[in-house]
Parts: sequence; structure tokens; C-alpha cells
Amino acid sequence: MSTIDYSQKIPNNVNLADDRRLQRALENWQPAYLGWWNQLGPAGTSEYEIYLRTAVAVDAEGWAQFGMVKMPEYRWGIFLADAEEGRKINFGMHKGEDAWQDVPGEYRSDLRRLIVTQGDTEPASVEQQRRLGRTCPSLYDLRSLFQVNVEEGRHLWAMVYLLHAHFGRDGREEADELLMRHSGDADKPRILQAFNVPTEDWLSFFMFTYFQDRDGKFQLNALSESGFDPLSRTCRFMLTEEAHHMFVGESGVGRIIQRSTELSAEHDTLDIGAHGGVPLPMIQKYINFHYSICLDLFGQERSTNAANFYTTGLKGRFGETKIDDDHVLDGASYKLPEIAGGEVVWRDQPALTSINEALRDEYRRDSERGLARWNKAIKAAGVDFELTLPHTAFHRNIGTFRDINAAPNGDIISREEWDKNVDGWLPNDADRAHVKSLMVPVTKPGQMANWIAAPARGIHGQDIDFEYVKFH
Ligand code: BYC
Repeated sequence: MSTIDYSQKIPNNVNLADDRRLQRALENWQPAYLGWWNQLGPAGTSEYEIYLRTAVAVDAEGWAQFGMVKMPEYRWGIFLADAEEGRKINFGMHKGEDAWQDVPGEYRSDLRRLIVTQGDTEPASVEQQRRLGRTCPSLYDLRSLFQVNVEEGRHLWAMVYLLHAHFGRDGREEADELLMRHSGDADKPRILQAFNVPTEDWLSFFMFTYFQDRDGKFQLNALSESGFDPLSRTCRFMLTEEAHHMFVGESGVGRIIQRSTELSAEHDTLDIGAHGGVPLPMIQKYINFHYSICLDLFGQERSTNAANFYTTGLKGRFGETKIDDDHVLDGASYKLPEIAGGEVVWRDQPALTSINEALRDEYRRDSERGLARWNKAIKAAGVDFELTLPHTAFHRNIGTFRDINAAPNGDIISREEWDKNVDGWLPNDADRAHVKSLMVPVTKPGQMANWIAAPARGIHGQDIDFEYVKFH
């Protein structure tokens, strides 16, 4: 197991010092990154001292060290999971061949594109969340936000390393561009639409880390199966951090639901807005919104891009090596949703062009697990309400359902019916205004805003009232 060399200007476990050209190129990119962080990272926080974890090794246990750190001084670096001796390509036309340590010329542009798309989401999320610190519900949550932000910054470093190390001048240019596109910028937006939506309140932040970071889990897992070994190793390490982000999301939404449920039980109504909570039906609308925009992140149901990425060994399926089939999908079929006779039906299609949908299905199943846990808690508190994931056809902008309107239950409806009902299905202006009105900063150690329950425990053995962030 390799440890990380922190004596270098750029901490790394890839022997960067042995490649002076690469080291210099990345050291040239470093000030641009810090400039971007200072300009578009968490606003007004450069003097805060934050109880952050930093990676010290890349194995599953004991990789993190905790301490008070100012974010601009965070040691962003390049960490790859350890190489697997004799690793092979596990799917597609190169199945059984040795994994590539260098980019095969014929796949250069596809690989670069996948890496750039992945890389683009990381700084995007930091930009989306940059003003949230001002309205934190507690110091515990503020620290979680910043932990997520610095790790997304490191994930950007991970992709920039691959671009610099393996794609020559094109790679360096793409790395520069990653700092030039900005979330929501009318002229130079981020590549994927869900990364251009501002995260303006903490309910949205927790929904983001529950649903959007979960897309990260599934995409990174598929990329960690890649025949291009450096990408696989990078993604394997990133996945350990992604797990924490989803924990922030699931526990954050869970704590809001807990508080809403307490208020509903206490006042015997779901309509708890006046009591300073987020009504459960409003939480449902936020779920409808975030889940549906995240479904789009998986691409079209039928995709020749995805088929090519698979056949050429660049991007696999979720848990590829654990799937019991031929790993080339010869003659295999998969059920895809279609619209027929005014309703959604599922029909067999070639599995190879259905790779995006298969990943989306895995994502859907995983998303349902958290909902089941939340529903259990609502039921246990004696409140009569159940949260659901909307149908795959609901509120979609990519693929089969982009030009139709569907209700959350999947009924295909007219535009008029959509317009009549949308306020009850997606957060409307009044909902957003209510949630915003609750966003009053709470910065006393151990205190929580009224709309969210306290976490079950503190971070890394610290008490909940530990001073996780010190303002100076
Ligand atoms: N928005 O063949 P199709 C994360 C484009 S999140 C805009 O279906 P493909 C994180 C597509 O590019 C994980 N455009 O697409 C989370 C294509 O364009 P061209 C991010 C879209 O290529 C939280 C055309 O439509 N990682 O890590 O099979 C915080 C045809 O579509 C969208 C990745 O996404 C869209 N939603 O699949 C921080 C992994 N969807 O060829 C971080 C890398 C499709 O017509 N990316 N298009 O110009 C990929 O694997 C693929 O690019 C996608 C799209 C799965 C996104």
C-alpha cells in the first residue's frame, strides 16, 4: 500500500518528482486552480479554520487524518488506488488483454471526453454551493459542506492529473478549460445540465449530495472498470470520498425529515410551515426535482456512445466483474422504456446500446434504499405520509421522455394538464421562498436550526458541540 508524499508542493503517490516535465506542468496549473478556488470556491471563507480530514494513504482503513485547516491551505493532490498486479481488461472486444497503462491512440478522443465530462462536474458542484456557508444550520453541517467542497476540488485534481499525464497539449488545454467553464454561465456553462442549477438552500444541498453525488458513485464505478488503468485507479480512490458525500446527503435529508415528522406529530398536521419546519409534501417536491434532473445525467436510454465506450473497454457497467455473463453482450437484450399507445411500456432492446439505462436502473434501486429508511422513520413516528421516487418519465430533458409530459406516477399527460399540476409536483416559488426563509445561520457550537434535527453523533469521535469551524 502506498502512502502519500506530503513533502512535495503537490502531494501525491504517483512519484511525481520522477517526471519533472509533468511536475512542472501541474505546478503551473496549481496557481490557476487556487485562483479559481479563491474566486469561485466557498465565498468569504479563506480565514476559517475547519476540522477537515485529509488523505494520508489510499487504502480503505486509516487513510484520513483530521485537523483544523484553512481551506486555501488544504493539501490538494494526486492519489491513485494501488495498482492491481496483472490487471486485465474485463469486458468488450479487448477482454482478457492487459489493462492499458497508456492511452491507446484510437481511443484518445473518447477517453479524453469521458475524463473531461467527469472532471467538469467537480468544480461545477463547488461553484453551485459557494454561497451556502452563509446560511448553515449548524457548525457540524458547515464543516460537512466544506469537507465535500475540498474533496470535489481534489476530484478535479484527479482528472487534471490524467489529462496532463496522458493527453499532451490537448490535455493541458482541457485542464485549463475546466477552470473556464462555470456553473450557470450563459456563455460557458458546465457540460451537464444538472451542474448548472444553483444550490441555493440547504434542503437542496442535502438533496444534491443524496441524488447528484449518487450519480457520481455510479459513473465513477463504471469508469473504475475501465481498461485504461490510471483512470480505473483514480476512480477507485475517488469512490471512497464519494461515499462520505452521500452520507452527508442521506443523513441531512433524514434529519430534516425527522424534524418535520416531530413537528407534524406535535401539531397534528403536515402543514408545519408556520411552525418553522419543511412540510413533508414539500420535501417530496424537492425529491421529484432532484431525482428527475439526476436521471438525465445517465444520458439517453439508447446510446451508441455508451455501446462504443463499452465495446472498446473504456467504460464498463456497474460492478462489471461481478456480473455473470459474457461481458461482451453478444446477442443480449435489456428492457428499455418506450412510449406506445399513449403509455410507457418496456420492450427488449439490444443490451449493448442500453448500457446507460442499465446504469440508471442500478441508480434507481440504490436511490430507493434511502427512501425506504426515511419512510420507516416517518411511519415509526406515527405520521401518515410516504415519500416516493417519481416515475422515470417524469420531468425529463434527455432521451425518450424529453418531448412529452408525464405525471409523477408515469401517466402521459397533456401540456395543459402539466401546467395545471406542476406547482403540486415540483418546488414552486412559494415553496422555495419558504425554504429560503428558514435559512438563518446558526453558528453556536452544538446548536441546530429549528428545521433540522441534530445528527446522531459528531465527526471522528468529537462531540456534536465541538467547534467544527472557527471564524476569525
Ligand atoms: N446533459 O449518447 P448519449 C459526479 C449528450 S457526477 C447534457 O446518451 P452518452 C459528481 C451527450 O454528451 C458523474 N448533455 O450520451 C456528482 C451526447 O453528446 P454528443 C459525472 C448530455 O455519451 C456530484 C448526446 O447527449 N460523470 O461525479 O452515452 C458532485 C448523446 O447522448 C447529457 C460522468 O458523467 C446531459 N445530462 O452519456 C460532483 C461520467 N446526457 O455526442 C461530482 C462521464 C447526454 O451528441 N460521462 N448528453 O455531442 C459519461 O459517461 C457520458 O458523457 C454521459 C452521457 C453518461 C454523461
